[in-house]
Amino acid sequence: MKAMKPLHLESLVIHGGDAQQDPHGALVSPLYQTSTFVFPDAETGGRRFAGEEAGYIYSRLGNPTVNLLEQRVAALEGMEAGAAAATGMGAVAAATMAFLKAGDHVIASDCIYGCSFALFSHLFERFGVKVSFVDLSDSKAFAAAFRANTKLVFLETPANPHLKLIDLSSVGEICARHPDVRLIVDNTFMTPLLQRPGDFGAHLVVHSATKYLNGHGDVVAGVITGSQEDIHLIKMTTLKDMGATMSPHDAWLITRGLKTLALRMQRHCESATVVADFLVKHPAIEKVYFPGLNDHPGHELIGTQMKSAGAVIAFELRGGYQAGVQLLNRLNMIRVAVSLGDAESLIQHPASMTHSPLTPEAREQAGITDGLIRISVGLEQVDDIIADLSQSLSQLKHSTASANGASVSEVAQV
Ligand code: 4LM
Repeated sequence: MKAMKPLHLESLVIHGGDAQQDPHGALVSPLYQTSTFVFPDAETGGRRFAGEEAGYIYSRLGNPTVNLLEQRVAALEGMEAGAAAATGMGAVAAATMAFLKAGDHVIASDCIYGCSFALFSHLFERFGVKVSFVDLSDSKAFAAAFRANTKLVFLETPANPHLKLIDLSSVGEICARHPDVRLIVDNTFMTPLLQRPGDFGAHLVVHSATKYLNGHGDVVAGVITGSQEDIHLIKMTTLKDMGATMSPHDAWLITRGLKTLALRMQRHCESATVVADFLVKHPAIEKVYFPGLNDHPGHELIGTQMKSAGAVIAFELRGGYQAGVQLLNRLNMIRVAVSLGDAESLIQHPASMTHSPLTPEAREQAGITDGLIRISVGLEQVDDIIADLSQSLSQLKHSTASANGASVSEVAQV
């Protein structure tokens, strides 16, 4: 692209990255659905393997369709480079494990996605890496958690599932006192359009691209962004050799989905504010967790670190877990499913679904109760979302009293 003023994020979702133009002039970048690349001669192949000459070799090591997506997400996050992974968990694992060895220590937020918790607490433990799960909204506790062998800090904000917020500038400042420690932020719930952790000192930003970046519920994928040096290391170690790289077809779909990210996020966020307001006023609901609410801890971070509250809401029903089961089973349009950031509104029960890998004690520490429900507000007309919630909630009236107190361990999974 010709030199011009830096583009806004709303344009970078369409034009970001300096991948080569298609030689035939196609408007939409082609899908290079190929596993391998033919070398013009044996010597060229040797030079490419030796790193002496640029050029594609094999799609696990790099692919033009995947590279375009990597560059675009990096441009959006304001980072130098990107690496695409087969899933969000592939991105979390590749980004963290590239910098760890036996004997190292990691500080992780006590509220993160269930499989990230499982990776850190079960697998890391087996490989001799210790993880402290800490309340990172408490800066004293965070500062005190560092050890001489701490190598990484990992967090989500807003956190899955109940939108706990962490002050990124405070975390960034504390991390800056430890120059050997990398700060990794999972930005899945916000997307770079609403929050750019790199601006607050994060060294690496990871995404489950399955969610808003793709936005259409038809791929599982992940992306990591960071410095050229860190991304090169990740690509050459944990991605290349563990092999959870993204397929070109998924990259093509996500690049297509990204073009409407700005429009989608605007609609998601506007609707979520209306839905949160409806839930707050509903008599069957005990508590609503949504960063846009004035009493949500960290609410003041909207406007400083995050542009908007996002579009995931969690809430506790007065009738506890049983009321949640009934609410979910009586919905008509809203789909009972894990995941988030899709066109469809999705609702799920974290304790028995996304956060079931956590021990009951870890769920308690993270504040994930058996009565917690999470909804990802979709792109449908917001009146239809509210009408569906309203009709299902209104049927709870008769059942809430008897359902109080039931727990996940006592009741079959939703
Ligand atoms: C869910 N989440 O919550 P893949 N980071 C965050 C996530 O929410 C997720 C991942 C990473 C949900 C999936 C079932 C903050 C996933 C992992 O699923 O591996 O693309 O992303 O509903």
